[in-house]
Amino acid sequence: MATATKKKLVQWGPAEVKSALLEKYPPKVARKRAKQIMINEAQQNETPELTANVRTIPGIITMRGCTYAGCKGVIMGPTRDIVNLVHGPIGCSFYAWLTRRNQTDAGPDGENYMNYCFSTDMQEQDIIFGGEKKLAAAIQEAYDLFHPKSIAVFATCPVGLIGDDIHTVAKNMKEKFGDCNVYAFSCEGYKGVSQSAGHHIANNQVFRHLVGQNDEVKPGKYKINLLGEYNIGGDGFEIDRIFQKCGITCISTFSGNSTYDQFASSHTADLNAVMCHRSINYVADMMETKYGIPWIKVNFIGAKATAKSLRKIAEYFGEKALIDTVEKVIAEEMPEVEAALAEITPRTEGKTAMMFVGGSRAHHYKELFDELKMKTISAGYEFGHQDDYEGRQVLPNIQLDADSRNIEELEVEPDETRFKPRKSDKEMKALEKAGYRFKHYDGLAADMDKGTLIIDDLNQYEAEKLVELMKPDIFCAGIKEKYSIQKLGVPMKQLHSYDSGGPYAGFQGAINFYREIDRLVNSKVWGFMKAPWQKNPQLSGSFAWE
Ligand code: CFM
Repeated sequence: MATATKKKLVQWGPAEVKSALLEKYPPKVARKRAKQIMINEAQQNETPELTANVRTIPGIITMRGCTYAGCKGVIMGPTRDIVNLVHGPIGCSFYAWLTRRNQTDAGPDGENYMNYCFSTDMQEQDIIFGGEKKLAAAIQEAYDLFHPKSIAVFATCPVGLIGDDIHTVAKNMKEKFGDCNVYAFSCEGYKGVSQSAGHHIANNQVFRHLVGQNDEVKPGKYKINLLGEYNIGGDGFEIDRIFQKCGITCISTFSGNSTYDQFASSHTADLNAVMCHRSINYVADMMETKYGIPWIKVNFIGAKATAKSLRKIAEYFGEKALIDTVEKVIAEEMPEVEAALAEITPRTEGKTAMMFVGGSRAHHYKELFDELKMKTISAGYEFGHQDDYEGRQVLPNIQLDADSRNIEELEVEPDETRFKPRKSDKEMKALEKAGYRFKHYDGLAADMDKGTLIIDDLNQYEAEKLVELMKPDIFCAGIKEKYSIQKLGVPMKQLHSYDSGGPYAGFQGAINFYREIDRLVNSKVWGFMKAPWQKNPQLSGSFAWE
């Protein structure tokens, strides 16, 4: 297999693949798409090389989701004790209900609304006469039935089009109840170029209405928030297990298996550890400015990455007791990981992978493929920004377009009473001098090999073409891509919902992933994808345009 792979790569150099992907497009489309396909030169550029976070060209079948999906589904969806009420037609609520496989446990209080699908079920007459009264009635009904701590209202496309003032409705209901925090998100699906805009809208409102609501100091040592971890397939449970073993206190997770109170108390933590940079870096920055909490980038996908992230957290606190416990935990966990790798890598070594996922997993999962000694030959994001590809050093040079300006930027100032630098300037400088990096992220490109293809907002046509030309041993993306790729005879692993698998984070998760990939890339079933009449046709023909 390894030699066959080599042959394929020699046949198709990256420049040839790129031009083959663009070949069928009209010239204007080809010009635009060319800027979103980068042959990785592993350069340390200050200026972005790859265009990202721009509108999908009309007519192209994108892999992206909408702004509402990023707000309701991604950021707020995993929070168990906030009633998530969707103001819109029923389909928007139904399709954002549990499909992401973010798991939760009901906790000691048992307050869990995840298994309910709340919607105002807008009808034609609401679109014509306005839906505000219906929304107020729905908020009242949810309150009467459940008496939740909090109700979040989400706008879908028609709400923005007809101009329902959801914020005023929410405010009035909050005042009326007195014991329930009600707020709304203007996250209409069309608001931005992708779900990424929805993250930003969600983060702004979470910061405005939730963070800092509870000043009570929680027990525990080494207090952190884990930002950008959504407990898909139980990832968060595995990370929590490791934190507990290490003696690290996780005050809040944004937002896997989270509660209202976790957001409300998050400003009492001493460090923000950012997992998914794309979806949550806004909150990390705002919390640093307002409360003085520094942030670092971590990654718990990959056993080595997990060990590295734990050491980074321990180094920040700098106490011997924590450093020793972390080393002890790593020493306890790694032998099982290494045994699994020793058994599996002889079967996976040299095989190739492609990953096209959201805004951070295409990078994080490369760690796991590296551990399996597999080569990532092409990767990209649906909606990553230029800094997710090329590192935060390009941030000052990113040109803001009208679509980005359309999303509110909160003006944040240090809190008069609660701003407290967690470390003195001297302590921060000493850490940085020793090589410690705050607010730092190098992005995907730095970790990809030279000559690999990095593609932004890959579409259905290009995905099939890419597979046809480069024949990877596995392709990773989402449900929309799954069956078209499998029909090409290549195994496909969903890295959004994990199909029915997971967890893949942490040490135990890494082992689960190795086993799953081993099964997929070494299964013989893919060789039987062609029907007999496709292999030996009795009649053949071609289309007129071919
Ligand atoms: Fe962050 Fe995510 Fe992702 Fe994302 Fe997502 Fe997701 Fe994702 Mo699907 S928050 S950017 S909007 S890591 S739902 S848990 S898998 S596209 S790569």
